[in-house]
Amino acid sequence: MDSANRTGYFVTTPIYYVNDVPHLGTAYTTIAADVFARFHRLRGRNVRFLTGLDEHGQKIAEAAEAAGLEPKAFVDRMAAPFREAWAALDTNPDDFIRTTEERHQRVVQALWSRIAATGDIYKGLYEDWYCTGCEAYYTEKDLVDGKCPVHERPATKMRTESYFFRLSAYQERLLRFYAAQPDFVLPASRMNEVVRFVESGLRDLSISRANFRWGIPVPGDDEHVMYVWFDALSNYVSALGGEGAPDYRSFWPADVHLVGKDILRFHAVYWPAFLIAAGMPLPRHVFAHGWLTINGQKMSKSLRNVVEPRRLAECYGVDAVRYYLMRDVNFGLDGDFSHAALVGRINADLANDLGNLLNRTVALVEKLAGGTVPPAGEPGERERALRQAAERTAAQAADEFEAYRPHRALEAIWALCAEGNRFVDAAAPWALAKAGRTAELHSVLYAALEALRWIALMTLPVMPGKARIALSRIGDVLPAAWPATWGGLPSGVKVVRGEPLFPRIDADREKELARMLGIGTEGAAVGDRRSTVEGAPAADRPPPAAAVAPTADRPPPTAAPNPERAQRVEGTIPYDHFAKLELRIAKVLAAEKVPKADKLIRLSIDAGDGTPRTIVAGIAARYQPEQLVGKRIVVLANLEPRTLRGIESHGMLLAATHDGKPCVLTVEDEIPPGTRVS
Ligand code: ME8
Repeated sequence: MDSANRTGYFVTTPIYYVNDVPHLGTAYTTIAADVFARFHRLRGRNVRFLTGLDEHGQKIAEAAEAAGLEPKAFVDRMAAPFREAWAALDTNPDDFIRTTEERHQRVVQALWSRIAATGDIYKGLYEDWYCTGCEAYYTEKDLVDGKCPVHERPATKMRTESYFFRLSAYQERLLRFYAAQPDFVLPASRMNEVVRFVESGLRDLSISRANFRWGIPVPGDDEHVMYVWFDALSNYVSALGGEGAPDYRSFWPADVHLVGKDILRFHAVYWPAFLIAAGMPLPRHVFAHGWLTINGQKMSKSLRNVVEPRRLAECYGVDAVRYYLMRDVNFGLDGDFSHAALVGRINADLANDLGNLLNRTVALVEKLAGGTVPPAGEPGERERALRQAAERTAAQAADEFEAYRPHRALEAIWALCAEGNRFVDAAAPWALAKAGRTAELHSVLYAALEALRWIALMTLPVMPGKARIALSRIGDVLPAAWPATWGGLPSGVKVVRGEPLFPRIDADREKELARMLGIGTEGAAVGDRRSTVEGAPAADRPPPAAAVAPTADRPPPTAAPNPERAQRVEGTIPYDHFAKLELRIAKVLAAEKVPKADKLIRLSIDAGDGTPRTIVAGIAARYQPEQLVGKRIVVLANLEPRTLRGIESHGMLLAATHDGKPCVLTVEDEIPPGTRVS
């Protein structure tokens, strides 16, 4: 990406409508922006991360009236929860702009005047169908039975005097710009949508309103206020102080405007056209991410309450929530939020893969190396291979973050976690200690710590809190930077074991959390399973009719079940159900027959919990207990405990019955106990 050569990096989120409260959707974009901002800071760049609020327009004026407040008093009251929520989610914007601020209004009016001076703003008569829910006009053919296709409410015929922006004159210039900067819109598929839309012809855009007052006055005409989108889009330059200001010089053009796909047209067509008209440089990228649903359903007001982002962070931990959102959803595609999948990620990726590696490595250093980082010594072949894996991963993960693929970056980092766990298994430091091979032991432990340090550094953008804790546990308290230097971890520093970084969420805890959050035990929100849209458009707003392909790629406008679900083949289950099964690799530590039970064997297994667990299995018809010891099997780890012949069984092993006898599923590779099977 070209941005790598510049020192400044400017990332923005949409400015959110202030008549709503922060919810998972807006939190998603804000967290993503924070992740990219942190990543680029870690790479040594001068970062500006901007978010804020869209406080003008008819929709806000109506919401204020409904609340019985003056618009300014209303927006002031509604602004605070956004700042609080973003702080609670550990997002750290450099600036938070509100469109009612004087610094914004001044720059927007200057921008308007500048475009007006070119002759591309003119006064005309506007007649079309308006939906206040979308703050957008529709042509007759866009309407469905006279109703807004998104809100399904009657649109109002408006015939008013209005200022227009001569968008039609920009078609060719926009197409030339897209051709010259083909990665302007990301992901690439969305670029094609934008090009097709512009190729189909552009109408001039009405950019003022005279029927209400809650907006920025049009320069020289007190009868008109600016159309809210002209006002809102300009925030990206007004927050920098406008053209010529020092911050503008450092940060404009923006590296990326992160937006949901619902508002891509505004950012990829109108905004560049305004900028071309004003003679200003155009942003490098607009990245349109996909749409989040909750348990397969569109976010209705009640569902959103259940997954209120701050509550989620309180219950599961902010780093876990951030990790889950960045890992589980392919950034750019639609994604589904589910508690079951979140718990699955916490247990498998965080508690097990990463938590275990940290825990066992630190425990080994305490037990075998006096509790301090040992000298690096002379690396053997294994250590060299681990170093190469870390270096490969760091290069790959950096490329993925640069290219706005955090899910892929995390995937690569977690592959290194698995590599680290395999390294510890294979190098067997306990055996080296027993054999008195101290130099090799130290070299192995040092390499394991160093791999952990790299993993923690690379996860800092996504999990700033826990990654810092991990770094301090292994004795790295230096200012973080990426790329790191292998061998940078100072020897002789004390390591700290501490509480598990990410405690496992067992079935009881999951139930407790579900109770705290008010969700059903199925992992689905009890908030609302009915297919209704709550009345208030503000609180339960489907995306405005701004997507470039308004019907094709927009989530269903009502809270109807996800169409994929509706079309599910009978007898199949949704992925969610599978994700709830916590299948793990376990190593059999000991086995014995259960007295007075022909079929039962009691097994003690290492399922990656830190302590052995007991399971009872009906497999004695085929196996002698000693045949099972040392085998790696597959267990369902989150099955409710059951008591068999007085023994509590914590899980179930998987077996296939053949010729009337059970055949236990085993894996040949030395996969670490606790590894998730998916
Ligand atoms: O459109 N899934 O503000 P807004 C993913 N003020 N992202 C979601 C989402 C969901 N279900 N719901 C919301 C506006 N978002 C204008 C923007 S910018 C100059 C003006 C996120 O409060 C996503 O980023 O409706 C989407 O584009 C944005 O919130 C819309 O926020």
